[in-house]
Amino acid sequence: MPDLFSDLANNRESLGPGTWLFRGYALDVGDQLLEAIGRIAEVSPFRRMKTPGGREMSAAMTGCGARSWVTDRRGYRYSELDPETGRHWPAMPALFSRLAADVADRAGYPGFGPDVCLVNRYQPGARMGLHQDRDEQDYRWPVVSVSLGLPATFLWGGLRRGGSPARLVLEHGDVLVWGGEDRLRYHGIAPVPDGRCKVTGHVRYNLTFRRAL
Ligand SMILES: O=C(O)CCC(=O)C(=O)O
Ligand SMILES: [Mn+2]
Repeated sequence: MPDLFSDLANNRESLGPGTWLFRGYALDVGDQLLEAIGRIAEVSPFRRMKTPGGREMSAAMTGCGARSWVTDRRGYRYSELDPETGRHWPAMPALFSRLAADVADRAGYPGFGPDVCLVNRYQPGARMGLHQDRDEQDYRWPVVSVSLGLPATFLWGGLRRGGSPARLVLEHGDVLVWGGEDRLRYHGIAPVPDGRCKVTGHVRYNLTFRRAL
């Protein structure tokens, strides 16, 4: 079986044994997702966090849910409080959890109930280096990743660092789900080229849903 094939009936493309790309899956609710992002950012503003090594990340982040992913000099972790405001993160909108659960189900991960949603904001030139999502307790749950706004090149590596990752362009409304054997694959985002998206202008957003606890 080729590594990349289309499952036309289900409108999905395989990118590995546990990975499905759903092109345009979130298009219908794109505006609602963007409005919700705006409301989240009013409570917990976007900020550029520092890596444990002291480097400022180029993507700005906020989050919602019971906890959210943070990084600073002390390391990577999930925090129940937003370190910027000292308050809880905004609750996860019902639309977010429903969308993530539905698409995870279609990818073969029934019962997914995300407790965290990291919201990434990329301005042109921002990127995310190759990394694994590995701060969660139970890798049986997948990662659900929703792209909005400017297109960007997603880098899809292997289970080990090194080698040259596959590259695929993610566009407004695309949803990627990875789990199972692929749960710890390295991935990242190449520097986002400038462009103009009708709905977000010069910005790409990404929603990453996970089950942290
Ligand atoms: O922006 C993306 O598409 C990927 C984000 C990501 O990998 C992360 O936040 O861990
Ligand atoms: Mn990631």
